[in-house]
Amino acid sequence: MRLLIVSNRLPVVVSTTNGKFTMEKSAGGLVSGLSDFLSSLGNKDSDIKDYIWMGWPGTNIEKEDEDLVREKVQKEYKASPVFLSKKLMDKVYLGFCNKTIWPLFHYFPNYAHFNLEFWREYKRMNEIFRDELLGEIREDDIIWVHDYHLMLLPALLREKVSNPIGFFLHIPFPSYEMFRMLHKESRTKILEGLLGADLVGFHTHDYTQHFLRCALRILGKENHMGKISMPDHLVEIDTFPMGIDFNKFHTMDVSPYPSSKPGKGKPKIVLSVDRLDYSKGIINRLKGFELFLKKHPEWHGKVCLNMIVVPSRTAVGAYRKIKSRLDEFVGQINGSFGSMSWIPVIYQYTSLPHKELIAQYRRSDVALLTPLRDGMNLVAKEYIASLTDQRGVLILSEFTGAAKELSESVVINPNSVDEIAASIAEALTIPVKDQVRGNKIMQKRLKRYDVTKWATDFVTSLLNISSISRDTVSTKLLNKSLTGKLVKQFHDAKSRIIIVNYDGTLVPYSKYPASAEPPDALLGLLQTLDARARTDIVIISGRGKDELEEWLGDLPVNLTAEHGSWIREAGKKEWRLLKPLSSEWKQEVIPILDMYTDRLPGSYVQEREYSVAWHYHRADIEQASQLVKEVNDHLLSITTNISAHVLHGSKVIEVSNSGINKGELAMHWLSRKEYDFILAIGAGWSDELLFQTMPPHAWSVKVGLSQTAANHVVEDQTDAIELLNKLRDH
Ligand code: GDG
Repeated sequence: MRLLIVSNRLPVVVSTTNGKFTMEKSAGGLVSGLSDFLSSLGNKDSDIKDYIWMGWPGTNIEKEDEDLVREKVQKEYKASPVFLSKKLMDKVYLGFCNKTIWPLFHYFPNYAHFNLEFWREYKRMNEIFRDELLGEIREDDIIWVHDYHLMLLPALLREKVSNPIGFFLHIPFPSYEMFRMLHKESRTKILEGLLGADLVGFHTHDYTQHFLRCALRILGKENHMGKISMPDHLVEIDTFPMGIDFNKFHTMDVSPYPSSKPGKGKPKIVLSVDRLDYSKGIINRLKGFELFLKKHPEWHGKVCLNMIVVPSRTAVGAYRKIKSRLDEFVGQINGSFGSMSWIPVIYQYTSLPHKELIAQYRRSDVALLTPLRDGMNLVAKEYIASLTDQRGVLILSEFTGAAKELSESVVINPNSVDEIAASIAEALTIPVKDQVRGNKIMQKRLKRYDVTKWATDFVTSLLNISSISRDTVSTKLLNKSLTGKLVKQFHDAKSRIIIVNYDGTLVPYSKYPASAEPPDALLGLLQTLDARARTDIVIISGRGKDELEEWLGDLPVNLTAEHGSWIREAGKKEWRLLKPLSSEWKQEVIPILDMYTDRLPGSYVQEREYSVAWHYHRADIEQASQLVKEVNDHLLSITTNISAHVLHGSKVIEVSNSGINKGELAMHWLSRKEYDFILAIGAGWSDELLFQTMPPHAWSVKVGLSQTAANHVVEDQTDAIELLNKLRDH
């Protein structure tokens, strides 16, 4: 098995301009975390034997050097480059990704640009990735797509390949109120794009919940225990907090680092490390440190803030602005508080060698990490893991994913400058014993759930969920040879019956139920099918008898209405009840449903002679799903003593006479005569009862690839019609 990692950037940035060839490791959490996992792959007992990483190698590459770059990165980094022009990446990477998604997903809507051209180009880039991948994907590949640059890719791939597809988002998934600010097409397509995967993973439970809520509110997709049913597969949405390579940070020999010596009198060091980004709360941190110095003159000369800021996205205006604000502010603090022998803020705008970074973690007394929002924040975990003697204090923003796992640290709200200042003073005086105790607990946790465990968990869940979907589809799909067998049995049979549901099977589901009239071709099909001797056709529907009579009344077929309360046999004009029914219970049920209708705008009650339905497909879906349980329980409590029962369907609750459902109805037809060919086809929730009551030799076919009691599935409604056409034409 091979793992195919796909991310916007390769772990290496290549440049070939002016005849100079350079390859440099790219910065950031995704690359550093995943690289550690991938390098451990060969050593362990895993089904994944190999990997390849696909992504963009940067834009400073001359066209004529592309083949050379391809060869080099393949050999040295197991990478497959996707070459993208600067023009495209300006619109996508700098545009839609970093000016729309990044600010919005980090709760900075004021920084977000909503530009349709950015969005169009984002779609195009995802398509380019898809096309490149199609040339790369092998049958035994597991595909793992990463991060917000490629949110459309899972669905684009699903249309073309059947490999397991996983997606992981490294940044927060925002609340519905924030996400819905994206324009309609993009917010819908992004959710659909992600739901093309078999598994979608997030860092925290909150992000997972936000996503599920958006899927419900925007796409109307309900989830069952975090799983969403799509037409052809099941998607699991789950939480996988990314870990780090604990042992590396804990045990690495970092000599000869740290390169600089502590200042005179060994001041205490408060460290911060982050990419230059407004989401990281760097300015608030400086404000907090400034306030701390104001409030605590006793610490003057005895503490330094060592800020390592890694250059990032320098081509985006908002980033350039905070850089100059930062330079200015550092100068201001050092100017006001510093002296010849003491620089309060040591500020390095650079990326350090890895060993130097770990050495800095180890020599610091405090790490001060104040993101206003951060998907996870690996630096926090790396700092704790690096403390070989468990001495050190982590001050961590509650708005990072990592805060959920590092609760023994000093957790703060970075929006409050006072809180930051107070936390520095507190951290500097926490007794060593308490530091060691808290850090030991956190280290234990980080060691247990390290990056390898994280990635292995993700891949294992991906293989599980995709095999469930594939089993349903591959073992139940009514393929060509099974269809041939079915048609032959139909042909050879002496007596045959076809029980077929109307909406979703004979005609597509319609937004407006009253407009789902049968087309002429369908009427012709039913007419000729029926005309074949020895075939009984039963059309079953939850619709009322008048509608069915109007649409299908001239056909020589058996009609059943209201899920089987009413029957009109072929050749007869009158309807009759399947069994004696009562409608008295309606007096009790309708007022209850009316009351809930008042409480749920958009819901309505549909009364029929022997059944009552409460529809809520037009109501606010979230409000509805909360109320539905209450309605269900309420109805159940009153129907236990009367001869009615409650059925919960797709955005509808139905109450009808006990013993009236499609299963009972099927038994009625099947008990009248001995059939040696039985075919039941249905599409909706109420057809499941039909499938469940079919005798073993029957063919039961569900329209739509999903979990079902039917023996077989076909992809969509046109396949159901095609099957009936085949029976007719045989
Ligand atoms: C995104 C999400 C999420 C930093 N400075 C140096 C250096 N680093 C390395 C750190 C760490 C990584 O970069 C930064 O990771 P973070 O997680 O802190 O932040 P983002 O880059 O914003 O990453 C984030 C992450 O993805 C993973 O899912 O946690 O929320 O925004 O590993 O060690 N490495 C070296 N020199 C430096 O100066 N060598």
